[in-house]
Amino acid sequence: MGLNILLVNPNKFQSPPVIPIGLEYLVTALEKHNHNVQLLDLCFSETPKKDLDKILNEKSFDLVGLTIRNIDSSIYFNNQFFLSDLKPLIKCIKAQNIPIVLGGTGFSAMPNEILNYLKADYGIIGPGEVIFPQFLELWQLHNLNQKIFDGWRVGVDEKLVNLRGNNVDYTKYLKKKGIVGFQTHIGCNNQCPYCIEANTRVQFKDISNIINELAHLVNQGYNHFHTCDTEFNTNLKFSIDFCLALIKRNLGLKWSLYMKPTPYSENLFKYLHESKAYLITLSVDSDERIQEPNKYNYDDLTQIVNYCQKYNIKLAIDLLIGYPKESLESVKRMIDFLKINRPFTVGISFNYRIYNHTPLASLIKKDPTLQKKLNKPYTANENFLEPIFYNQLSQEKIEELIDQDDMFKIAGITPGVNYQQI
Ligand code: B12
Repeated sequence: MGLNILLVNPNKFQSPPVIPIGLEYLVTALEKHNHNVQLLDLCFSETPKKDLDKILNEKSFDLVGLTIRNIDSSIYFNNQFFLSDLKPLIKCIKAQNIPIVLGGTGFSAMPNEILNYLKADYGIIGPGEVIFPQFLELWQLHNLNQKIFDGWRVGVDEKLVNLRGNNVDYTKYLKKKGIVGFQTHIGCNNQCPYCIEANTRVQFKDISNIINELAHLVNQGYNHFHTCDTEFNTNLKFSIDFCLALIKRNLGLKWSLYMKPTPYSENLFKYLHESKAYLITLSVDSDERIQEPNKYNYDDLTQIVNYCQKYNIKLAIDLLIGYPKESLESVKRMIDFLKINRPFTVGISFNYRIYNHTPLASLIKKDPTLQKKLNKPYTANENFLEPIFYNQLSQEKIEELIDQDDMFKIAGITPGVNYQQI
């Protein structure tokens, strides 16, 4: 028998507001399994607790799912921690004795820590389309012998077609400079030691289903999109096939994407351009100890800048500098390289948000010299849930290296995200 499920988006961060596509995808998956799903979007609510209370009193739900996209804004300057705002919502659901399931990328980064912090009942890490219906089946049979379930193990349902746009009011998001997202695959095979997305299972969706999802959105009047993949170019053949399918369908949309430096080819840029990709945000590390396992070097970066120029795609580089024990020469080399090669813009981060269970957290835990460079005093029982940053470079030093070249922006000081800068 189908269950009555309420899915809640508590993400009120407005810079920019982000449509909860994770929950939209879950609606498709749960409805396929005959559950009755209602989505409560609190993004623009002035009174989130009151709105949640209202819906809980109006209807009876078997279970509430809450998405946790961000633990915090993850940028050092003006950092915002979001989890404390969720406590009153959890309290309100608990008052009705309804079990609470947490999920989302933020949650998946530190599931035990967040489950404890928020005192929720269950948690699902990774993609939810397959595991959530399985979880519900077990829950109905009273057959659950754990609290946290792993969606990476079972992946996504490649055959799901997400004909979405009717459970969330997109117009409110677009008015406030939001953008419609779409996902082509899950997971990331990169090896960045500070990142919560590194080394996660990669699984591609069916290209014709993604194109149908986009066509459905275009038919509703939306024509500006952003990828919601960790990086678009996880697999070169898949990326090119996707662009070719988009070119063939000629939907009249434009899109921007996150990319990593490899893999790539000239054809990738040619087809990105022909499929109306206008902006690439490229993740780059100055430290060669991070470039190397991710299989790129300065020659690749030169090629990418050239291809973007040749195919008229704006290139925004998200640059991370100052990884523990990186030399100043290494940082300087990257900044000088960019001054010469000149992408459209370079956003510089030099404060590393530390997440438990990453190689960077392990490094910090065993090295007192690194612990001294954290922005808060370190204690042995630190769990990194509330934001802590590692920093070995001063803002003055960065400003000296940039030398008033306005191609560079220090992340968090200039507000906004790349697609808004065009
Ligand atoms: C694309 C993206 C963006 C785009 C979004 C474009 C758009 N319109 O959607 C832009 C550029 C706008 C953006 C902005 C920001 N982002 Co961002 N973003 C991403 C990225 C790459 C994908 C997010 C996404 O949509 N995924 C696709 C959907 C389908 O997946 P999903 O939401 O995770 O949902 C699935 C599962 O998690 C699960 N699930 C989700 N909810 C629930 C609930 C339940 C109950 C269950 C069972 C399962 C479940 O099932 C869903 C379906 O499989 C992620 C990293 C990542 N790979 O997730 C970072 C990421 C989420 N972003 C991050 C950050 C920090 C930000 C910003 C704060 C940056 C800034 N300082 O300005 C802002 C926040 C904006 C906001 N209002 O929230 C961080 C969050 C880290 C943290 N500390 O928590 C991440 C994790 C990147 C990182 N590695 O650090 N972002």
